[in-house]
Amino acid sequence: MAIERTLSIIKPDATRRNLTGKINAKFEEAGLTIAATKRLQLTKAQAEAFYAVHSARPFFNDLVSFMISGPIVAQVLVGENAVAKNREIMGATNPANADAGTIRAEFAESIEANSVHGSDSLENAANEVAFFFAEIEIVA
Ligand code: RTP
Ligand code: MG
Repeated sequence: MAIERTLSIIKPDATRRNLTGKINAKFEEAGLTIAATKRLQLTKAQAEAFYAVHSARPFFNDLVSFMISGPIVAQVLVGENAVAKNREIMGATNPANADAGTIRAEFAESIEANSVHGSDSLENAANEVAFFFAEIEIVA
């Protein structure tokens, strides 16, 4: 299997509840390496740019407001099959549908405040990693 990179975001609902360490433990227990990490407060323009792919969706404005409601932690996760593996660890978008043991089953508050973001394809992962990090900041 190929070694991949994926972009993870610990969302404001999770930073607010000091869940960063518990969420990082899930990534590391699954064999993913946290190769870069950065805590930041997104501006509205940055959140709109990051989620531009969702700009036509009915939940876009609420999503942007939520994502700027507090600090986030952007991270690069590296490992075998990292894109799909991270999506597995995260669980379904709606925590009501997330498998037991996943981050969203354990920590998400709602379909919107669902604790983590993860890239959904290798191509999007490359773009999303580059949105937050310079190559020199990524050490696997
Ligand atoms: P993500 O992009 O954050 O990893 O989540 P995802 O792929 O599982 O979900 P996606 O469909 O890409 O939606 C992006 C984020 O928008 C919020 N959302 N709200 N109110 C709603 O119906 C709704 N649907 C989605 C969530 O924060 C979701 O993670
Ligand atoms: Mg998505």
